[in-house]
Parts: sequence; structure tokens; C-alpha cells
Amino acid sequence: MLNVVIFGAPGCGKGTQSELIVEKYHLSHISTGNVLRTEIEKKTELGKLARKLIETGQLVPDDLIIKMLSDILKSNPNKQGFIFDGFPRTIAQGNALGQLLDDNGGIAVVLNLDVEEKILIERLLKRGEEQNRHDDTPETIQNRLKVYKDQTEPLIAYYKKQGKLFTIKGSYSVEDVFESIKEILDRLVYQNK
Ligand code: B4P
Repeated sequence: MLNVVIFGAPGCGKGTQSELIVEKYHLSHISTGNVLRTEIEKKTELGKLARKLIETGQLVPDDLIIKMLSDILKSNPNKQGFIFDGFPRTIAQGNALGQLLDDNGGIAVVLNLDVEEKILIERLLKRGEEQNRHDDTPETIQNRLKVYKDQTEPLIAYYKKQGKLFTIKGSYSVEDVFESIKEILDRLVYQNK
């Protein structure tokens, strides 16, 4: 079982690279951002709350998001493994993921996509124009970057200490970033054989 966390600031390419990883390594893709956007479309209670928070660049509370992830894992047994895209975003979520995967092989690797802030902002503004995402506006982007620094970035030291962190330069083309990811994942797949 290969459980991969893809990690980084908003707009670093987590979602983009996850799709390529899923295609090549047949992992189940769990994007908490995508799940929340579906809840928003369906206008569920969680969706209504998430909408307010996402539009202002804040995180959905840990207890709700951890419960959501735990339910998804229970209903999606995949022997090949999972790619966690956008989760964890806080240390509490990191602790919860460790516990949830305790009986399922643990986390094999955390891929940290490192991108300069200027490029992140350019990408998110472009996506805002193309896809009309309500959280890709100039004010919300600034807040998301601050929330990332305050609440999510501490996970870098957390996973470094566990020896699981691989930092990849994410400002290159989609194809070049994926080449770096493949080098890491191919090695792990080979070792697991
Ligand atoms: P997410 O959906 O996870 O959004 P993201 O961080 O903005 O996107 P990502 O990094 O995946 O960027 P992408 O590949 O699309 O979260 C949205 C919100 O949901 C959060 O702000 C939060 O409020 C809430 N949320 C989600 N998970 C949560 C959790 N665990 N706890 C609490 N709240 C949570 O790339 C961005 C753009 O760049 C795209 O347009 C893409 O085409 C482009 N791009 C990607 N790679 C590129 C490259 N190499 N070169 C050029 N462009 C590239």
C-alpha cells in the first residue's frame, strides 16, 4: 500500500500533480478541497459553513474535516493506497491522519511542492479568471497565504522530523514537476516490491 501526501501552499499544484499521480500509480485521490466544493454545490450544512470560510480564505474547522476524511476512508477501501491532496493542513489534522492510517500502512511520503509566493499569486489569479473560483480573488488569496504560513507550514518541520518529507521545486512546468515526483515514487514502489 502506497499512501502519499501532497503538500504545499495554495496554487502550488497539488491538484494538478495529483491527477497525474493517480493515472500512473492507480492511487485513490482524496482532495478535501474538491469534496468541500461538492458539499457547497449540494448546499449541505457542511457546504454552507465551508462556503463562508473558503470565500474568506479560512480553513474549515479540524473536527469537521477530520470526520469528513475518516468517513471517506471507511467507504473507500483501496489496497493500492491513497493520495491525500490538501489534507493535512494543520498539525491536528496531521496527527489524525497518522492515527487513521496506522492499520493501513502509514504515510510513505510527503511531497512538498515549493513555489515562490509571486508565482503562486499569478497562478491563482489566472485560475480565478478562467474558472470563476470564489476563493481566487486578490484579497482571499492574501488571506489564504497567511493562513498557510500560520497553520499549515509548521507541518513541514513535523514531517521532516518523521523523515517523510521530500521537497520538490514546483515552479517548473507541470511535466518537469511530475518528472521529479516520479523519481521519488518509482523508488518507493521498487522498494515495496
Ligand atoms: P484546495 O482545493 O486544496 O485548493 P488549493 O490549495 O488552492 O489548490 P492547489 O494547490 O491544488 O492548486 P492547483 O493544482 O489547482 O483548497 C481550497 C480551500 O478549501 C482551502 O483554502 C480551505 O478553505 C478549504 N480546505 C481544503 N482542505 C482543507 C483542510 N484539510 N482543512 C481545512 N480546510 C480545507 O493549481 C493552481 C493553479 O495553478 C491551477 O490553475 C493550475 O492549472 C496551475 N498550475 C499548477 N501547476 C502549474 C505549473 N507547474 N505551471 C503553471 N501553472 C500551474
